[in-house]
Amino acid sequence: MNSNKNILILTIIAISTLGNQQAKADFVFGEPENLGPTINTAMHEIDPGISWDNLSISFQRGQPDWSGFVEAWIAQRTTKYDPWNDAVGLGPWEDNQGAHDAAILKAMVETMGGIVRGWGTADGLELYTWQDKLGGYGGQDLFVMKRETVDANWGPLLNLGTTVNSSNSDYSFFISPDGLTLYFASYERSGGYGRTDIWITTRATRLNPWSTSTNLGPSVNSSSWDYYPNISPDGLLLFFGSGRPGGFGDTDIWITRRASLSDPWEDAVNLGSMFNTSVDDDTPHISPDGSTLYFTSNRPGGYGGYDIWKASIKPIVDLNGDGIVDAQDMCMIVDDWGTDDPLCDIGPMPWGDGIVDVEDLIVLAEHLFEEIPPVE
Ligand SMILES: [Ca+2]
Ligand SMILES: [Ca+2]
Ligand SMILES: [Ca+2]
Ligand SMILES: [Ca+2]
Repeated sequence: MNSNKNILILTIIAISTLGNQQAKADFVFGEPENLGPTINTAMHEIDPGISWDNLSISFQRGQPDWSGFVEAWIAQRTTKYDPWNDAVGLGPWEDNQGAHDAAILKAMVETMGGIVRGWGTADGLELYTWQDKLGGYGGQDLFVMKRETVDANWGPLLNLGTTVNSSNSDYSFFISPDGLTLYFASYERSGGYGRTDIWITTRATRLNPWSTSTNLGPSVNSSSWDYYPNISPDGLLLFFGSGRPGGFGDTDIWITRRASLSDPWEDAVNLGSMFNTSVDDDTPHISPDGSTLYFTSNRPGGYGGYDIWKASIKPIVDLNGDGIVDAQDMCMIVDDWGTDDPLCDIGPMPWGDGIVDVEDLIVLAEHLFEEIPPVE
């Protein structure tokens, strides 16, 4: 089966051998695909984000020579199985100081009917951004807008304060769905490892102040650029862009995992040569349903400059690795029923949910009798 020959067996299998514990849900990436001409043009398209309902994609578009303002664009689709409709422009995304105006953020939320996962809380009541026009603590700072209900007006942009922001630039972020954990990149911050690093701040409830930010440490950060953190739906994988040595050229997408939400992040690994290229590959963004990894790249095969690309994420359903999904795999699930065996915890797609149950049988049934080439 040609499609299966193209499946990239990567990362998670490698990652599961790095730690003592197996990955919770093993999966593979499909071959990276360009999002096509409704999204990509000869100009630069960068930094994709998917709304919580999986029906809108936001991105920014810049001139080929990066002159003028980068603009905010949105494309939508009827269902998540449909192609993206023609993208529409919403106007300048940032001014020449890199400031993201509240007005464009509000317009984006209104047009999409929701918020991009990672940019705001799942309940739609908090929306985060970075900017430097409001006179923060230096360079760019992280800000939040809040509203009482999804129908209420947004309040003003509020600086997240000195436990989060530094005198240097604090920007590309990921807010957890519950709004209690914030990952972000900070430039040359004291205690870092060089250039930008990924930092974290937490709070006990939405009403508590943010804790003093801490560096994610040398298992994640490097002496080079480390930024655009993006967390998987189960909270156990962190994707990010990095320019560190050991990649395939310019920036690459890297990944780190943790065995549970309370475990430390393990050593980051590169997504591999079948995913990353000799040019820029970064701004990873997992769709809220966990089915797709979106990213930015200026690799060959696009429409010019930077384009938005995607790769599907598929569970490994040939549990015993004999080349076909069949009754033997189903028996393995039944044998492990009610346990947390990560091998059989393949559903819901693609991350599993910590228990072997009917969700896993459903995922397996969707792939029954598929022939799967052996993992090398
Ligand atoms: Ca382009
Ligand atoms: Ca700052
Ligand atoms: Ca760094
Ligand atoms: Ca690269």
